Amino acid sequence: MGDIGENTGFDLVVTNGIVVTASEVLSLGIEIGIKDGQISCLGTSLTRSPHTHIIDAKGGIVTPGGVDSHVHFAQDNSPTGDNFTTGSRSAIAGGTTTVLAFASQLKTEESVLPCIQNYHTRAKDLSYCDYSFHLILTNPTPKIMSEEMPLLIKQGITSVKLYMTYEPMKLGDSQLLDVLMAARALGFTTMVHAENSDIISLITNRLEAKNHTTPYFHAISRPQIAENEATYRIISLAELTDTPILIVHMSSEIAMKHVRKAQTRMLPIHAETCPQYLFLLSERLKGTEQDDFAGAKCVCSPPLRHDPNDLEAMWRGVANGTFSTFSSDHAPSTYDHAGGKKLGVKDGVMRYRNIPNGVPGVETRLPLLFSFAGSKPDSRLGLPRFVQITSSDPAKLYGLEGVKGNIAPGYDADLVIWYPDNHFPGTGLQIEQRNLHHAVDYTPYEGMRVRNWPRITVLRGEVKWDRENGGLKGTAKDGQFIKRSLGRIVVGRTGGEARGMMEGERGFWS
Ligand code: DUC
Ligand code: ZN
Ligand code: ZN
Repeated sequence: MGDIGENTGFDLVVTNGIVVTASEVLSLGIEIGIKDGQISCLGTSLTRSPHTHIIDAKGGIVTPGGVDSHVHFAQDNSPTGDNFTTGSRSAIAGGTTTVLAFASQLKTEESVLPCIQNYHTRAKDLSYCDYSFHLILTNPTPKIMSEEMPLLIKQGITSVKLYMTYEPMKLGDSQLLDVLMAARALGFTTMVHAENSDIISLITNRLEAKNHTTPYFHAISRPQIAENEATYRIISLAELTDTPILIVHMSSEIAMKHVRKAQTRMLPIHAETCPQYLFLLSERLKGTEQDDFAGAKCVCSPPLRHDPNDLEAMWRGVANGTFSTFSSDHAPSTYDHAGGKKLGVKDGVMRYRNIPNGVPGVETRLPLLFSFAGSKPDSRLGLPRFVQITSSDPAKLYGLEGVKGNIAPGYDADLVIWYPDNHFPGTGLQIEQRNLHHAVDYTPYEGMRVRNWPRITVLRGEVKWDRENGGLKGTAKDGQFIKRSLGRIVVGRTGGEARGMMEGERGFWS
């Protein structure tokens, strides 16, 4: 390989690493030259000047900084968990350099602009890593769709999340269609939480009537069929309107198969899964001998599934490309806090419906998946696939292409330097709450072992995490709001007819 980029004047050179991009594993010896916070050159024997700082990767893998495209920080509905400062420092310590968090509109709000402003205030000068927001749209009025969404896009906020369940947030089909038609016209990315609300209500009410209200029944109340139906429905609405979508936090094979089938037909249907759906089962909701409410720590939606085969199916989707993003869905609520998970116990009675949903995981996301990436006998995905799903594809989907998610000239110099293979001999490194940097009081992965951990995290050319030299190096003023472009389709294409429509038929009404 000759040099790619300009081989001169570097502030930082990363040497002696195995650089992995979304498409290849480069040979040991390819160096990364960094100037003014950006990657300026890849090559061998890069020219050093007296002021060039050197990082020796010691033979370890070097990947792009993680892009976690689904985190909840400083949300009003989980006031006891992480704010931007604690959540983003946890991100950096786990190799994530960019997070996309949610700014949530209240159903009573007729404008989304104050809500976005409010989230800027919650994050500005308070984040260790770079960030942007998705808008949670709960009241998509015609004015918001036609006047405010174009403004938000200009401000660099180019994605929305829609809920098909949860009374305070859910949209009916006609509202979903309105947003899809606006997305088609304006080009913003539409994320969807797909679970059938009425199925969940019916089961929840009937469980309550029988006093089945412990955390375990959370999983019973949201069966796979609820995810299956809503997934098929939103794919149908997307097909009708010829609009790309991304279905978030998928947990079940029956629902995932709809995505796979749609992709086979070249529809632009994207999907996301999360660590909890690869590693955790519903038995975790049962609590422990010491604490029968402990299962609340693992209450998330969609819920943890019952069978190891369910986990296997999600792993297949990660490996075979059905999922375009692997996000943490870091949804932090303190366990031992009256305003956190303990909202689900009153006067000694447990009621799962009052437990705030979600598990923390922004720091453990990359190490958990990296443990199964590469060419070890039990690896489940190649290293370039690891980079695609944790960094480069989320960057493309959410309008960060050219800036984040790749190791190439012109990109922000956001890097993770891992330890060389076998640095942690035997069964690896144990995940322990006491070593994590979030503000939540537990991790659902306590005691699990990972093979590796980010040794160094670099944000725009500066070391912000150095595990062996004091850990966190950055401050909460490091993170910048990143203005995003429109995202791009990673899977399938638009422009096709919906099944059964004549050529051009959609033109009569669209
Ligand atoms: N949806 C999310 O995206 N996160 C946490 C819980 C939920 O329902
Ligand atoms: Zn959701
Ligand atoms: Zn979420």
